[in-house]
Amino acid sequence: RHKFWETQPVGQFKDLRDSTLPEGPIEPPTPLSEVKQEPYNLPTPYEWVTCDINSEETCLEVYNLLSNNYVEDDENMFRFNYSKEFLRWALHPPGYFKTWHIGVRVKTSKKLVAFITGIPAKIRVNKDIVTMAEVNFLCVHKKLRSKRLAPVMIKEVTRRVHLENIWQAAYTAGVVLPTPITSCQYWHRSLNPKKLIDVGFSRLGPRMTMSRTMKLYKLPDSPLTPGFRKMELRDVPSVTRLLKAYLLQFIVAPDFDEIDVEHWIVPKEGVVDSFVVESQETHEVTDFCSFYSLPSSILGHPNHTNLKAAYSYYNVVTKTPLVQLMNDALIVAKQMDFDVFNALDVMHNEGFLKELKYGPGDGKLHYYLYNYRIKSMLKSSELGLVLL
Ligand code: MYA
Ligand code: JJ1
Repeated sequence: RHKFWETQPVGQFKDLRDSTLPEGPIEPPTPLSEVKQEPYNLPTPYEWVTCDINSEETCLEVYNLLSNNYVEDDENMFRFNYSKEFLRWALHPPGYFKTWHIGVRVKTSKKLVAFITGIPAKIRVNKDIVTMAEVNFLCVHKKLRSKRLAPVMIKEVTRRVHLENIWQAAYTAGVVLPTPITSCQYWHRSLNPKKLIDVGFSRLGPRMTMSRTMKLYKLPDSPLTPGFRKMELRDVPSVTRLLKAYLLQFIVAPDFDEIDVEHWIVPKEGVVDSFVVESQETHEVTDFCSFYSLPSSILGHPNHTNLKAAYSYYNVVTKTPLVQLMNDALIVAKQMDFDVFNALDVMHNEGFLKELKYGPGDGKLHYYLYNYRIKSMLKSSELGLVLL
């Protein structure tokens, strides 16, 4: 069934019901001197390269590869269109390794035809904080599919992660592999229902007209919560405190410090947006919400080429009702001209999805750990991790 994944230290389907297996690493680390020193062999026309995303030229090549060949929905109507600024942000967190940004080029023409990345992250699983690689942006050019390039790329990123003495990884995929720690549902909140219907992202509901639909999804022009404002650098200490305390309740969640929050949560124009609620009396930050910007190309539509989508990221409330905070997130996203607000059913998101008129999508997102076994599958609400 899974000729490659069966050989890897991941939870296997056959072990799913065996709760006697211990939680933790599946195989122990090997001495660094025993990690293969040379890259894996690629088919002869291709060569490995390390991609420097800081170089404008390389960044554009990666952007072009992904914008033409990365993830599509099941009917091939939309394709993720990560921006160059987004890729720079996603690949340059504190402590990143440039050797983990791996490209495959055609030797003769130097054309970039495949890509995979890792970034370091501290992820807590139950009580253990584990240094992991988060693996993302695995992409093989459409013309080179089904040639078993992906397993070589995964082995090569694994080798380079091992060289940094890191032995675990976290990743997500839209496909089912051995074996998910949890499977999440995508939900979508229409902000621009007319465009979403025009491009086939959503449909007019039964017994609905366009004008009733537009009225149904209407939002106020500005946020309703007093003290709701854009997050600033000075908010990093309070947002870190709120986030750290909040994430403790989930079984798998990142272990963020102030340095991480400065990178991952502080607003970056066109990439990530965060808003805090500052108490009118004490001036303390009591709540925050955040979302990142991941547009999709609309494939083969005469009038529209780009769908502006915001994705719910980390949200924490201590004073404001969650539904009210996330309604303000919708309001500001609408003002920023997003067409749709997406969210997974992770963390406490089920507490606002239906109430705020999100509907379930046709996509799922499966979460995986590499070389780390957990006792049993989590509920999506027990997951405190959002990958980009
Ligand atoms: S998820 C996003 C993945 N990208 C896309 O979906 C973009 C569009 N698709 C493509 O570019 C290609 O179809 C890809 C496969 C590249 C996905 N994750 O080369 P093949 C297995 C893991 O002949 P291709 C993301 O970025 C498949 O089951 N494995 O196939 C996270 C089969 O193995 P097996 C996948 O279609 C990535 C084998 O590959 C995925 O030409 C995390 C077939 O290879 C997938 N999404 O190329 C990677 N799709 O026979 C794992 C297919 O066993 C990281 N396959 O079933 C693991 C941790 C590593 C670090 C460890 C450190 C310690
Ligand atoms: O965006 C997704 N689906 C949309 C579009 C469907 C188009 C036809 N296939 C969707 N729309 C319905 C919205 C509607 C709005 C009003 C209320 C009811 C709902 O369902 C899906 C997610 O649902 N996205 C994808 O399929 C993209 C791939 C998802 C897997 C991503 C893997 C990423 C790996 C990164 O590491």
